[in-house]
Amino acid sequence: FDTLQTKELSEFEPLDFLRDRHVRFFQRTLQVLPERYASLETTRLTIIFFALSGLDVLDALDVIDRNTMIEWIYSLQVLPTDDQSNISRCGFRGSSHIGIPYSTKGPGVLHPYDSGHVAMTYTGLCSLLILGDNLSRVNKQACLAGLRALQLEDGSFYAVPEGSENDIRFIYCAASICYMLDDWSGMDIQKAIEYIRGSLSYDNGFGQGAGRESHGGWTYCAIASLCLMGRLEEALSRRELDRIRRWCIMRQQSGFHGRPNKPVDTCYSFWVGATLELLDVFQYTNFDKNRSFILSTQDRLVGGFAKWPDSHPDPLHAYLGLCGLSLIGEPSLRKVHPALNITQRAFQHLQQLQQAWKDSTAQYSTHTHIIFVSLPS
Ligand SMILES: *[C@@H]1O[C@H](CO)[C@@H](O)[C@H](O)[C@H]1NC(C)=O
Ligand SMILES: *[C@@H]1O[C@H](CO)[C@@H](O)[C@H](O)[C@H]1NC(C)=O
Ligand SMILES: CC(=O)N[C@H]1CO[C@H](CO)[C@@H](O)[C@@H]1O
Ligand SMILES: CC(=O)N[C@H]1CO[C@H](CO)[C@@H](O)[C@@H]1O
Ligand SMILES: [Zn+2]
Repeated sequence: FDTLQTKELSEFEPLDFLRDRHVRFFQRTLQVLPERYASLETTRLTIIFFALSGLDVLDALDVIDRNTMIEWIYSLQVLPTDDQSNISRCGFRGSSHIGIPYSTKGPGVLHPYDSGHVAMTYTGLCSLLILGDNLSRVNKQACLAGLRALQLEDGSFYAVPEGSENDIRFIYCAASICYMLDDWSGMDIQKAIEYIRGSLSYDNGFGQGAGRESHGGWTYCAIASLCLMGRLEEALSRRELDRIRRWCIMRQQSGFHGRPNKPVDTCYSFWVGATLELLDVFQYTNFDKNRSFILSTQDRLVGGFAKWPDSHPDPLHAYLGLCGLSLIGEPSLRKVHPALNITQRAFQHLQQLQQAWKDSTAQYSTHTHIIFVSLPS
């Protein structure tokens, strides 16, 4: 018996996937966070997204009150004012921190510091889709006007109208928004592609911008954006794509790291793993090593995943660790859509909505013979 038990512990215990602990981890994330995360308050919507999408990947969305959550997310929509003077500031804000009164209906109120943030608009729309909302209360034209106002002459995007860093991350968020709203009038695609191409570094990964160091996160944003635009093979030659595949494959050590000579980190199992999946070569990586590394960062007491073994779990690494496990086919998890970073279930919901939008537009335009171009999926 002793031998059996020792054998069981050493062989199986470290690889246990503690589903219920993770469900509770994300439930707690939706309610309260430790003080060390106080500075994330302005981006609370992204934290909510990690938790909601994490629960979706775990197939555990039934533990939350969907309608309350949907209403709260709509209360973060920056709506146009009566005179539309702020339309280029629309989108979703990250939380209620600037003190705009709670409201889920328009018109919006004027406030000098109120505006959408491109990553909040992206995670807000994803969250609504995950919750099964049909986006009928999203002011699409205002979101798209807000987006257009964020694009710079070089093709990159700011996060907020006042200006901020501008790089491929925000191009990715903008591309996801256009893709979800099924309307690319929110960006100049050609300019965005030029910026992405310019960020391809000499060693065949992508940097934050031209001349910057290659990095797994930027490479994900670049490749996923081009996939969402349906322009991957047009923007990059076959030879370039092969070299990018090679750069990404070389990022696997046990788990993945984001840059040469850096330690492995849970989140790159998603950033690099999803890029490899989008480039059709994920199957050439070693899944077992990947899985073992991610599971070594699992917090066995409170649930969630951390960046490294023996460090604190946080919502981002918890979510991306789960996505990494889902990509390698962990049996109890839902599949993740690698480019949009939501589950295939939520993605199918989006496809149904878009089909309904097309059908209703077609009804109104039968006399004008509009030709609908199908989206890349
Ligand atoms: C995908 O999800 C992660 C975690 O939610 C988030 O940090 C990121 O903004 C999302 N988009 C990208 C670039 O993957
Ligand atoms: C969208 O959902 C709301 C309820 O959430 C419903 O009242 C409305 O009819 C739906 N709209 C469409 C176009 O399906
Ligand atoms: C009255 C007011 O604050 N309007 C603002 C709405 O947004 C536009 C675009 O940023 C500003 O120029 C206006 O001042
Ligand atoms: C759980 C899991 O993903 N297991 C996979 C590990 O990788 C091997 C191939 O490398 C697969 O056969 C397993 O299914
Ligand atoms: Zn990380």
